[in-house]
Amino acid sequence: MVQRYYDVVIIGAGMGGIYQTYQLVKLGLTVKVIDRADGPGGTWYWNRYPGAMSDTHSFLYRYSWDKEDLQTYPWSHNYLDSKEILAYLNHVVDRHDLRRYMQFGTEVSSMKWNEEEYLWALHTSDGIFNARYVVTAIGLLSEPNWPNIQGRSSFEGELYHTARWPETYDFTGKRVGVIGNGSTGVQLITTIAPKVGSLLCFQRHPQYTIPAGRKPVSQDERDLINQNYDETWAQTRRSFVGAGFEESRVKAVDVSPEERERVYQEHWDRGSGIRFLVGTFADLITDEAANQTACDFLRGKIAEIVKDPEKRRKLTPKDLYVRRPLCDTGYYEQFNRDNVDLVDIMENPIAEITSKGIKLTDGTVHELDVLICATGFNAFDGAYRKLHIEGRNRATLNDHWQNGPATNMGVATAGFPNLFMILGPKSPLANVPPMLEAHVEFITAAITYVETQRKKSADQGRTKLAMESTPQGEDEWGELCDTLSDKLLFKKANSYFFGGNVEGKVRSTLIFFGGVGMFSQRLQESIDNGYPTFKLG
Ligand code: NA7
Repeated sequence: MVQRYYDVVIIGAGMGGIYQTYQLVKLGLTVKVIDRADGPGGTWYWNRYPGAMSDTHSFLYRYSWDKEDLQTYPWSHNYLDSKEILAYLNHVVDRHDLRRYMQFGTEVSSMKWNEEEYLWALHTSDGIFNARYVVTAIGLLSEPNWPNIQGRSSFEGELYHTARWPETYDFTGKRVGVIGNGSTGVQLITTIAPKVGSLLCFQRHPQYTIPAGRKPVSQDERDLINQNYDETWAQTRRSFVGAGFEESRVKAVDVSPEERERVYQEHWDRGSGIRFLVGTFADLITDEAANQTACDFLRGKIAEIVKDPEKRRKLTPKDLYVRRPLCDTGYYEQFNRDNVDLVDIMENPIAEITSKGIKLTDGTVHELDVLICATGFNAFDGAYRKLHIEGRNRATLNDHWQNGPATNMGVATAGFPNLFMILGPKSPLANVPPMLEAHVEFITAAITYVETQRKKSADQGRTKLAMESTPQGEDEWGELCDTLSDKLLFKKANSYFFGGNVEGKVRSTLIFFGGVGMFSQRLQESIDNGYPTFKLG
């Protein structure tokens, strides 16, 4: 078996892996990036379904560290679609000559810590790679969640998951079914509805979604963005969601109904689901009474838009507005088309997938040519659990995480030395670039620190040294995550935030709900104070 040795192996050539490669190569380390895809891009390589778009604004959905590129790389609209993001990430890879460190079409199946050598051995589809450090840049939303519905493999039509989208497809005139209406389903349904023969949406929970307000960016607007970039990034790193605006400090319950209506309408007109949730009022995520006022407003909008009473009834959520906030480019409007309808599968569940389509519990059969599962991800820890990671004393990560994942600041876990995660479980859920930059810069600083200490101890005859989280460090972070999540309403929904979307998954707090600002500050304090919740050994 071929054996190769590197200082660092990075798993994943998405947005996190690309920046980590740039940083570690700059340190002079030998670096290899392994990715099972055929090119860089991560999430944006895989999620090429029609309508795939980032829902944070273009000017912040990019790296902050290449200031010249920030000023000059073009974008056309205030939101980027998946093709543009993929092109941008490929551009960064080439601009910084990073492709030569990357090996594509190679899948890591397992990795084991070798206590004698102080090396990780990564078993891949192309033999074994050995490294002193491993950085996992495998994504927080990367492991597809296929619905566990009887008969799936018997379907004779085209079957797709949105996160494994094919290069070519043609739905013209076809009978298409979509299961799932989260962020992905809403984007997909809105985009394909006018192009397919018929579209039938199988909906478990209706969603509140706000217009995205997608529009072109003029040169004047771009010039203004360019002039203010430094302050914009500084504000982003202090904020809660990292989306380029100040979150509201006003409580919905403290203002008159007329003022609430005015603010909601203003945000509806302006666009962005994230901005609607935290930019309107500060208490929508903490207080049910406040949240209900937003629900009432949004239900009113659905009633205005959707003409058919039965479709409108099914599309109107009864729950609180506590799922991942969505935005769209005309979602509810699609249900005014004659070729678009939906099935409420809470009322009439799917009994099975047959060779011809979907059979419901009441015996109704919907024949389909294409079935698309927009059913999301085994989020945060799903990709880790598939990797079969064995750390010190041959303990596996799956055993260590049997009651739910435990991490120190989302970046490391006890018993797994020199293993660093970019946006591992218990990281914030917010605009991705500022969060991953914080993690990459922490990891780079930590590896620099270990290398310095290793060289010092080599002078005293000890050549092996590794960093890992203390058990106490990850316990404290876990308690902080629980405490923060207890103050918010998100637990009221059975969503991927707590593992509720995957059958049989242990429910636990998978997200750090303290926001980008607190997260970045904690990471920086750890660097400044010599990594007090980590140990060298
Ligand atoms: P989400 O937000 O997890 O949404 C998945 C959707 O699929 C949602 O509507 C689910 O219904 C539905 N679903 C999941 N499993 C099933 C089964 N078994 N049967 C029927 N319906 C099901 O995933 P997305 O891909 O939309 O978005 C994930 C993130 O990616 C998003 O937040 C962005 O950050 C990018 P439910 O609501 O659970 O009843």
